[in-house]
Amino acid sequence: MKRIVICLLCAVLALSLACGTKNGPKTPAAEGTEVPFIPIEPEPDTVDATPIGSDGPGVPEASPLAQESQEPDHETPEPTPEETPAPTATPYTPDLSMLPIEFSIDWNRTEPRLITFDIDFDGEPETISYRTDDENNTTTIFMDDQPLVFTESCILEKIIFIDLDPETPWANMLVTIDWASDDYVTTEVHPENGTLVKGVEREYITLDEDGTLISFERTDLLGTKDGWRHVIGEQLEAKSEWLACDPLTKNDLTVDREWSIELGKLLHATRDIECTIDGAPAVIPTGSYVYMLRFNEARTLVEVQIEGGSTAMLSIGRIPDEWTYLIAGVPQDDCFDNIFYAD
Ligand SMILES: [Ca+2]
Ligand SMILES: [Ca+2]
Repeated sequence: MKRIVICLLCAVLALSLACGTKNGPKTPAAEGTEVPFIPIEPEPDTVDATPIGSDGPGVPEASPLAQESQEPDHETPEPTPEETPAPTATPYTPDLSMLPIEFSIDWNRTEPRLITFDIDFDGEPETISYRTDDENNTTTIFMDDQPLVFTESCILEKIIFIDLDPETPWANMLVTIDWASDDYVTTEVHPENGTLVKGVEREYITLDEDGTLISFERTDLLGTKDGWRHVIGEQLEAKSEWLACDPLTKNDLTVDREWSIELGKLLHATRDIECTIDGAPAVIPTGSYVYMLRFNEARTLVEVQIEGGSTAMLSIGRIPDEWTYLIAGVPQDDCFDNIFYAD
């Protein structure tokens, strides 16, 4: 009996211990335990509260007193005027009495340039401006807000303001555009009915030192060469007879002679070439060196200088649908060597 009582007591004790382990954290004894509350210290606010322009997170932790004294630092710094460029565009106003005026284009082209100019002589100035669009390869000239667009890969080079014709009640603009790589076209532009319109086109027109217009044209006669001529105002549309080539310099004929031959300035006759000298039939002998003096507008005549001799006139022809020129019926490449071409 005593053994049974002991067993029962052991069983009750074991059961009691088992129940206590199972309910561990939820025991009334645990709930009643006072755990001191330890607040998590906030990280020092070093970013959001840092005023723009302060020394940033590296500054020593501020005391309450210091925080009070920090207050003025929260003010936004005054922006400097340099940080906000003002859109200043001072119009350029050319003096009408100073025409012609050549206006070279700002290659930077970051903002439109403005030119105030009474282009239609009505007493009220118009505003001429331009914009270039490198993405679409266009250039637009504006008269006030009226656009005149030049398309295809083009870079505005310069504008000449000039009064070409005293009979017309407006001044003209000669707009030179580089269509490719140094391939220029100058377009005459003038106002009509409140907008700009395009007139005659020339290969390239610029101003001489004395204000005279010079028109350049390129030819492939005896190689690619520029010919130029003076044009005067209303004669822009007229075709003058001759275009001059740059003459050879003394160096071209002496110091740099071989170089001039290599460049095709001096041409070497590889056969007898029919020509006229002083209007009479003649021949440029094989082996002669010649250089080009001028060619006519119609590309039917070329005057050359025979080195050390006379000037000779060559008669030029063409075979239809072929690009090459003929000299007295013979392809020019069969008449001279070292003829060079450029595109
Ligand atoms: Ca006007
Ligand atoms: Ca005029």
